[in-house]
Amino acid sequence: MIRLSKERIDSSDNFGSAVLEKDPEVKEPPLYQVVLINDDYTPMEFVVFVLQTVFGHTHEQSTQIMMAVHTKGKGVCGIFSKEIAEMMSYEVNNMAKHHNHPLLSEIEPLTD
Ligand code: TYC
Repeated sequence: MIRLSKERIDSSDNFGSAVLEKDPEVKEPPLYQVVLINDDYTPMEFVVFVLQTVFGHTHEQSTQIMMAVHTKGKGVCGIFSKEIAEMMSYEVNNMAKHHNHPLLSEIEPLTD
């Protein structure tokens, strides 16, 4: 957006002449992905349950994500603002801890 510079308009030696200035750049907040890490002990059904409960994925989506993590070592569960990604990751890790499973998630910045 273009706006008029107040300083230039008000300055006496410019006789009220207006100068167009660019607005300062408005940056989008950075995005973070919640990444699920594979392990050898957490039951597959529990991982699917967590993905449905925390991220609201369907049973089918959750099974796909779980299997991708199981075969590739890690996988993305969702992409959010930093605060929401932190909350989601904390929720996953907290649920795992309460059920005595080693399931772990972490967040990483999305670089595009
Ligand atoms: N590898 C686990 C198993 O064979 C299942 C699993 C999937 C665990 C994804 C963690 O993030 C995970 N029971």
